[in-house]
Amino acid sequence: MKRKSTVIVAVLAAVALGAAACGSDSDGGSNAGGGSDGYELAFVQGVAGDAFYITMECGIKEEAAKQGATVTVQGAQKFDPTLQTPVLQSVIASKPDAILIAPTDVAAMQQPIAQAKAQGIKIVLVDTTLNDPSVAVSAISSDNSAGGKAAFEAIQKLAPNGGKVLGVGVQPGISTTDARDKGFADAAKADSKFTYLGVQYSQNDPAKAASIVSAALQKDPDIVGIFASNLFSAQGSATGIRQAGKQGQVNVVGFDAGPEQIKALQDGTVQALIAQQPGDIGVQGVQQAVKALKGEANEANIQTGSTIITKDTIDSPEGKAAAYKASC
Ligand code: T6T
Repeated sequence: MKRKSTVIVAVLAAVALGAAACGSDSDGGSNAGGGSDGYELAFVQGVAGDAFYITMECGIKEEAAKQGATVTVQGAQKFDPTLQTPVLQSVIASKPDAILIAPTDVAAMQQPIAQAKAQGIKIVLVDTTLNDPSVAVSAISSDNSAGGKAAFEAIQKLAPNGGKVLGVGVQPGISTTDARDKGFADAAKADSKFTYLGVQYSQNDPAKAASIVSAALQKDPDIVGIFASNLFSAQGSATGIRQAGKQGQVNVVGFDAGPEQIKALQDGTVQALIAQQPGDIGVQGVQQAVKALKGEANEANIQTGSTIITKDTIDSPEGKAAAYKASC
C-alpha cells in the first residue's frame, strides 16, 4: 500500500512515534502510531490546544488506527492564516499521503492548500472550508448556518418577550463562524420582538470576548441574549457576564462544548451550548482520505450533526457524550 521509497524510514519513525502516541511536542504537535505499512496522514488543526480540534484528533487517531494508517498532528498557537501557512508548508515538506486541514481563512489558505495538492497530496477539509473547496476530495463540517439559527431559537424560548440580542464572533473569513453569525443574525432580524445589535469579533481571544460583553452590557444593560459563535468567544462571554454580575439575567448561548463551557452551563452563567461532533468529523475525514488514496469515489460534502445541551440535559447520556475532550 505504501508507495514511497522512504517506507523503511517511515516504519522506524512510526514505531518510535508510536511510543509517544497522544503526546505533544513543544511546538504543540503530536503523533500517533497506526499500522506500519499504511498511509501517512497529517492533521493540521485550526489552532492548537482547542478542545474542539483535540476531540477531532481523537476521532482521527481512532479511525487511522483502524485503517492501519499513521497520523501526525500540528497546529499553530493562534487561529491565524499567517501562522497556519508555515505549519502547512512544513507538513507538505514531510510528504504525507493526505492532509486533513481546518483552513483558518476562506481566502488566505486557498493558495497554500493548492500547493499541497500540486505535490500530489490528497486534501480533506475538516470543519472549515475555502472559497473554492474543489481543491479537496471532500469537505466535512457541521451545518453551521442552521446552528446559528438554532442558537437564536434557544434565546427565543428563554426570552419569549424579546429584546436586544448581541453576537460575539471570532473574525471575518472563517467559514464556520461566519455562517453561524449570519444564521443567528438572519433569524434575529426576522423576529420583530428582537433587536439585533450586530456582531463584535473576539479574535478567538477569551479576554477580548469578555471585554466586548462587559462594554456591551454597560451600554445596553437590557440585553436579553448573547450568542457566542465558538468555544473561546463563549468562554470569554461567560467571564464578561460574571464580571458584570449578570449570571442568569442575560441568556447566553455558546457554540461548542469544551470543559470550561460545560462548567459555565453547570453554574448557570450560560444557558445552552450547541455541541458539534468533532470526533465524527475526524473519523469521516480519515475515511474520505483513505478512499481517495485507494482511488475510490469520495463524497464531496459531508454534514455532521450537533446537539443542544442545556442544564437539564447536561448529565444525560446524550449530554455527556456531546461534551468535548481535553485529551484523547
Ligand atoms: O467552533 C470550533 C470550530 O468549528 C471553528 O471553526 C473554530 O472554532 C472552534 O474550533 C472552537 O474554538
